[in-house]
Amino acid sequence: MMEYMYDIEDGKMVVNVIGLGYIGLPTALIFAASGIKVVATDIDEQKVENLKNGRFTFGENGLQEIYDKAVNTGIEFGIECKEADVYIIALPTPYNKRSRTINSKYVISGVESALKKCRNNSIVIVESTVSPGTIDNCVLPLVEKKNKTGDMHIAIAHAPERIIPGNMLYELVSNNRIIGAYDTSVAEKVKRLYEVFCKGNIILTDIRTAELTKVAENTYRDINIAYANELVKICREAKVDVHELIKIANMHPRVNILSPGPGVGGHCISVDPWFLVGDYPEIANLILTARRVNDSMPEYVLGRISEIMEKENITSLEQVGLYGLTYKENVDDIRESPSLQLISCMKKHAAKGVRTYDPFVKNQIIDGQYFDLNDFLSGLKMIVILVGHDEIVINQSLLHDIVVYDTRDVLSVEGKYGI
Ligand code: SAJ
Repeated sequence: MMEYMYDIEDGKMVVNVIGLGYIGLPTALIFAASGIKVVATDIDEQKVENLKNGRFTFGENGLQEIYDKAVNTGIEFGIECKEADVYIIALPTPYNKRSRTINSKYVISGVESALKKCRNNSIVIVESTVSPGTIDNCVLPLVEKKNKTGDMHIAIAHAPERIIPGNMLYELVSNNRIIGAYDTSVAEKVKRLYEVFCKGNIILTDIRTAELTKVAENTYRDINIAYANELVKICREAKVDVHELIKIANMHPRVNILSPGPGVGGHCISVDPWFLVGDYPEIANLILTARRVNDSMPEYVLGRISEIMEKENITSLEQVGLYGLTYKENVDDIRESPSLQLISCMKKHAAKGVRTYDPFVKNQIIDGQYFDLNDFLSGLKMIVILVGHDEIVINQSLLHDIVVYDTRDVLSVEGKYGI
């Protein structure tokens, strides 16, 4: 039976969360707020300094409240890992754009820094999304070496995060979780740890199944969105309103088509399916096609913008404004954002002068960016809604005398153009 040096009940267990980004920070805070002693580490000194002073690098509902609780219970922020019973690796897993395969260098260096400090019987839990086989190939050899040379019993588990930006703290508590391990007693131990805050079901399985389940979930969503986006193009040809079509189709008890849009962004859904395409190029045909359909949407939207401009006699892009730069509504994350893909398509076509604005993006990331909604709207003849932030839904009355192209179907402005 696998034993920690200290147990949850005696209050001495130490959890070191490595990587304080979108997943690591809320995870570290919720463990600390639940009474576990947490060391929260990141190699970015500035980020650590900011966190010590209560400044976050991203916004998220409920983050401030949970931070306050965690600070009260003594969470420790730092750049160096400490001796701990559990290490949670929440580091990015970028993919190699050319080979479409995962780059596990951050996960590997996180595991290495944990292994330098770990106690005997520690568990290293990888939360980062990884392609199936990554833990066998990249993490297991490091841990086996440590066990052999140090005569230790360090174990590995994979507990892929599945929380959605915008509702992370709620989902941390209420989502079901998967825990993969090589050994059931390790999985049981990790389950007991997550039970300190997780109210969902915790399902135990092996490492590879846990790895593939996470990637398969995100791929399922990508394919479903691609279907909605392909229907957009079919409906244009067939002269049918795609939203009406989806609404009616979804009344069928076994149909649930997702919403079309200007593309799929974020660091998860637009990335993880590539792991499967990269690793199984001969098999992953549907997955590859879905990726291509979703990646084609910014170009499609650009075509629609020109069409609408022509119809409305709008001659200059300077009279057109793009609303929304983040990858989805009400978050400040711009990774793989469809809006930025659209802007780079425009640049390829030498289209210049377009205005942009996003209430969540406070620093200048591109030319022509505005920081105030009224300034942005002043003198505009056409607005393209690329992200359905609540702000524009609340303020849609400001759009009564301009052309509205609503790619997200969030506004009820009369005469608007749909995707
Ligand atoms: N989108 C659409 N139509 C839809 C839904 C989403 O176009 O009907 C677009 C969004 O606008 C966005 C992209 O897809 O650009 C992805 O957004 P999302 O809300 O679907 O997902 P993420 O990337 O924020 O979070 C996903 C979640 N996975 C699933 O729902 C299966 C989350 O649970 C994961 O934890 C997260 O990926 C992750 O970290 O992997």
